[in-house]
Amino acid sequence: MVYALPKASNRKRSKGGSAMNDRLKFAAVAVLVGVTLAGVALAGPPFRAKPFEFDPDATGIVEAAWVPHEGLPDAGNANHALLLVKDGPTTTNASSGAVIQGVAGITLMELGFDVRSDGHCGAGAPRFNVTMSNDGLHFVGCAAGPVAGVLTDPQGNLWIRKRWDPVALLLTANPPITLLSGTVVRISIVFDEGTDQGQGFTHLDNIDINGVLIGKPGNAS
Ligand SMILES: [Ca+2]
Repeated sequence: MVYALPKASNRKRSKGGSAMNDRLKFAAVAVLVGVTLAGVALAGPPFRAKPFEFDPDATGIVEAAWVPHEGLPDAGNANHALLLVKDGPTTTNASSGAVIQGVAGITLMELGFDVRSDGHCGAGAPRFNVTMSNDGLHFVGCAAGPVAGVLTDPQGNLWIRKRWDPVALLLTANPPITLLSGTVVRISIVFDEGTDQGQGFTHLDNIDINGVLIGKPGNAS
């Protein structure tokens, strides 16, 4: 059913011609809409993974990038994965990785990523570098991460889901992340084991921060 609104001129007359009232109402609605939109913009995607390449000697062996059609499904239908490469010796002073943005001050309840089975998942890389407010830097390495499942992407590749709950963070982080570690200062993912340790590359996806998944560049989904 469609209700026809009376013409503006009729409404004004029926309210005693209070055009000022109408303007005030319009202004109030505009303010409310503005506040709501600002709230959405501020809320935004909570976490992002921004790739980085650390290569002070310009060796050219590292690469870090979100790449399409290499990962598990995500909101953009482009199946992005985070590709991390170190195509040379581990001892070379170079690494690839990603900085997780938006995590400062959170209480860490879950950490994780999915790692493609054709790439490297070693004791030391890829790993989370987690800096906590009370006790500093912790390493959380891929190999020791509990397996929470196996997935197949649209391209036919297998993925291992790695998830660390508070118990796993206590048992496998080095040093252990405990209840006394405080809140998160920063989190990054680092890939610095080279071709003498494994394949020299890895694909990650669905980076998990407290159950929020980062599956593509720019936002968390
Ligand atoms: Ca993805």
